[in-house]
Amino acid sequence: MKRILTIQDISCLGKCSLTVALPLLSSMGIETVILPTAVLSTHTMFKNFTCKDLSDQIEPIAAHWKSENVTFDAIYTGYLGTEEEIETVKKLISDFRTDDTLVFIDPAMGDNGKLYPAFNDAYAKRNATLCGIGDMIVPNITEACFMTGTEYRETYDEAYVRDLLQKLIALGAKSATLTGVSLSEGKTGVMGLDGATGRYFSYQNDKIPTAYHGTGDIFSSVAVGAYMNDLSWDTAMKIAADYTACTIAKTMEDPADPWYGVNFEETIPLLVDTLRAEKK
Ligand code: PXL
Repeated sequence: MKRILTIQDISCLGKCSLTVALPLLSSMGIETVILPTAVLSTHTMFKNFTCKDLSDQIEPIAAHWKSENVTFDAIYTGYLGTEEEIETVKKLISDFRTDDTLVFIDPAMGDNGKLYPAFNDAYAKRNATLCGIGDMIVPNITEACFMTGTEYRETYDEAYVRDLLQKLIALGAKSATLTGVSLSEGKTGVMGLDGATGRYFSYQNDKIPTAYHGTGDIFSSVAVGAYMNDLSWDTAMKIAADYTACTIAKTMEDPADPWYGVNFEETIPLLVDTLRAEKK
């Protein structure tokens, strides 16, 4: 069985970061080792959330794993807390990385043209250095703009997206996939660039006219999980985009309308079926 290490916070309530990554990756048949960077009462879109930083635990935990000769097939990072923490995580990656390790970075820090409340421009630039060591990075357009110093646009054409992707590859990432890319009215999806071959990849879904929190974490967890199931980069991204879209659609049927996160619990069986069918 493949083993992944995922490094992100635990938002106790909120259906994001580790509370999404762990169930999704486990259901995809991957042993999931977690490294919580902080414990929050909720994610940061709630008011008055509590937060206990755990960054001082990263080094001792990693040292213990080293002493036990633990290895990982992939390391997947999501929402981190501070610039110092990004540096600690970069060191951990360099300590555990081998030629066969997939380093998957979701620089989760903003959306809709804005950074989340805890972050500023310096944090975004620091996250760009983490993306620079990634094999696969999956920022949304907002995060890519902040990391590359590009003007954020609500409306754009494919040339704008290609330019952003090239700038992301210039940071050092081997491949970059932008999420939340809308290339025509009523559509949304992903567009990627493989730095080694210069090949672009694009996939569009019907856009569902609503936004839920934590969908970026769902996309990333499924993308890395599918890739670790020996599917191609394009197929992994497509499965993740479809799964995110169908989970949003399912959530809209819920009369309780859980604005703070999507009902991925209901769509896990579908994900498992999709994966099984793709692997045949
Ligand atoms: O990926 C979203 C996320 C994860 N973790 C925390 C967050 C957010 C988004 O706001 O606040 C703590």
